[in-house]
Amino acid sequence: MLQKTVVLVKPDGLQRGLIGNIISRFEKKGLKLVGLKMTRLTDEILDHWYIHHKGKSFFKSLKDFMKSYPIVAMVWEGMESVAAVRLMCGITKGYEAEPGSIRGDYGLSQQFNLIHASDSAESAQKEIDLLFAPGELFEYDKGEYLYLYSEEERA
Ligand code: FUP
Repeated sequence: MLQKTVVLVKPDGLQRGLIGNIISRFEKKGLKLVGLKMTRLTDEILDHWYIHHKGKSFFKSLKDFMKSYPIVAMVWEGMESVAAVRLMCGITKGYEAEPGSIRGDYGLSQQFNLIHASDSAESAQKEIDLLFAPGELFEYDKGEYLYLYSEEERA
């Protein structure tokens, strides 16, 4: 099933000059970029974004980190993209993440783990609503789809 998923390059990814590399990985995978912006996260957004972590010991430091510098937010579309993009990111802790994944290749931290990716289609929709206005997502044909997916998969 074609899905949309949200990716953030976190403040550490911006500082470490990894934005281009991260975008390039998703492009080469065949994902379609349907939204892209640089922004600065606020307490209001983060309270909703990380609602499942509210009250935990690391909540404040996580929010402070996420607000420390701008982030780059993207929406990528593709077949089962939520799960596919999570695999490309690697598991949460950089020091445990698989080599070949973004976190596995570039980080060693649990909090400074470079990237966020939606964990379900429902989270993706919630995150799109928090960061993107309707006119900021784009629908367009990508010629590459002819060579990326079979006819049945495209239907
Ligand atoms: P993930 O889905 O891999 O982004 O990870 P989680 O939803 O479990 O955690 C969200 C963010 O909280 C992680 F990116 C890192 C941060 N975190 C901490 O800073 N400390 C912790 O103990 C756990 C998570």
